[in-house]
Amino acid sequence: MAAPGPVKWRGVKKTLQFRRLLESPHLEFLMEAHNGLSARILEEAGFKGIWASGLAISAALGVRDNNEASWTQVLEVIEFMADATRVPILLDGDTGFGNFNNVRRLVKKLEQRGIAAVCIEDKLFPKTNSFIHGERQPLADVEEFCGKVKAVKDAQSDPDFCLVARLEAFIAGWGLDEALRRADAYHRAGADALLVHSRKPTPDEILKFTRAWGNRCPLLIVPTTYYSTPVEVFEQAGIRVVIWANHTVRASIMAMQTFSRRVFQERSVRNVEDQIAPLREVFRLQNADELLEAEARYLPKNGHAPRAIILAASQGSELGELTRARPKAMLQVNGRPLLHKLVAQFQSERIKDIVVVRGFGREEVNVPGAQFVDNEEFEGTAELLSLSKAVSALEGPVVISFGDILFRRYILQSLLADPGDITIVVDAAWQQRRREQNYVDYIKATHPYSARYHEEEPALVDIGSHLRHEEVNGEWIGLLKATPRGAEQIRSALDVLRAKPGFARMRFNELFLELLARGETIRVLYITGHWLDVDNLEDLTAANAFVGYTAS
Ligand code: SPV
Ligand code: MG
Repeated sequence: MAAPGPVKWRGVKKTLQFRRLLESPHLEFLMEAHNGLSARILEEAGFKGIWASGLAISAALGVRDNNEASWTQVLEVIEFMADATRVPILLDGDTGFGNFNNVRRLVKKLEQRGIAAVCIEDKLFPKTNSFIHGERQPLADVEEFCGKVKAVKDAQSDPDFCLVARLEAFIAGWGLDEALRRADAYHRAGADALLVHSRKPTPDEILKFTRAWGNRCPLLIVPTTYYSTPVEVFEQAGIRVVIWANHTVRASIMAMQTFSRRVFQERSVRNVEDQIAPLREVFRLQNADELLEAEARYLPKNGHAPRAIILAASQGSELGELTRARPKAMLQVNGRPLLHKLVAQFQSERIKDIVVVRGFGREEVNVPGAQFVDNEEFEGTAELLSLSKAVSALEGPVVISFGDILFRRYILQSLLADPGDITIVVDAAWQQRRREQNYVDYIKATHPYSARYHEEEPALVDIGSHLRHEEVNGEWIGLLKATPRGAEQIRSALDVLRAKPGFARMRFNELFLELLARGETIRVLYITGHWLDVDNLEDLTAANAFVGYTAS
């Protein structure tokens, strides 16, 4: 895979954006961020760059600013920050997490993860925050630190990646001379800019330094302790960038403390709900809308759950007295109507949208969780007329089933997983079934059933009772599945057939033949038994045993 190019905003890559901040004729500001969310928030506020603060990232991770978080853990955090934003990030690289070798590897990783620049400070690993006993902190050897500076510049592959060298001489209690001596050395070693740090409540040290240093390279400052100085003072002193180094994490600490104490005391969020960001703001900051749009673009349109149409209009007169008042789909099988069992099977495959076509004894047909359409003309009519009553539900993905069949669970699962636009379930063990009806949906396919794995995908060639036994490959069990495209084809074939004489008496075989005539492929999913239909009393006895065995 090709390496991704640099992330650009308004056509400018992040490294160059940062370089331009350093060279800006105006005073520029970086604000601290410590995770993807804070980075995005301050970018939205208008900041043109981000300070990935070691202190704030450590604090957000719940550890101290003493290199307790490893450099790869820091890298993980700033990668999220870089992904969430388009403005450049200056990483507070502490002392470089080791010697020249560690820092040059760091730079490689920073470039790979879209970080525009790194700042390293002339102290010793593991470092301590400059505001904790700064005066006791030893400084790095100048030569050693210059070696690190050179290593960074040699390691970077993007010429616009910037290194900021940070002077801790004032923090550690050294004077202006030491600060200038080091500044000169780091500048000569190749640093793109210098960060001169002070922990005094006034900017005196900083201003002395700027006067002595002049304009030899861009200067950055961190006015955490001398924050009350008007920024115009910095601007007039020729400072290029002010870093508000820890203020986002401090603002959020305060907000979280106030909020959580109050909710704990009041045992309710009622009084603070209006003072916190609404959920929709969280979603907006996460750019949740983009995902919804992408889903519409990339997910298959048939990504929604399939529906089912169950044809349960027929009486089942062969069952005599049992179906005098109720259709056979409502016969009790192991204490539960057959149709309930069928609907439960669909529901257990997460098919919720189930339409049952009723006809004979429709007032007896009632299944929780199903919708009904009625075929008033059930008498003397056949399957396609019933199906046409449910045409408004005939949208893929859809499973169409006779109402008097039962099958093992795997059959429905395999059918739903089958990629065909139209797939019918065919029993290859048809010869083992006792048969008394005069009509059977025998089928002939492109390939017979094979127990071995094979790459051929059997498709329907012909269907009907007219097939000679030697050409029969199986029996359609009254179960099929169609994708959105398949369902569209079925609807259009139904339209054609509806216009023909004798439609009211047509069975599914006519529909399949019409689809084949149009060049549609009807895939055959072979099974070997594990299903039954209920056409007579013997079938009903077998169904009791079958359901007892499946125990569902
Ligand atoms: C940081 O933000 O982690 C810094 C700046 O290094 S300071 O805390 O002022 O040292
Ligand atoms: Mg730091």
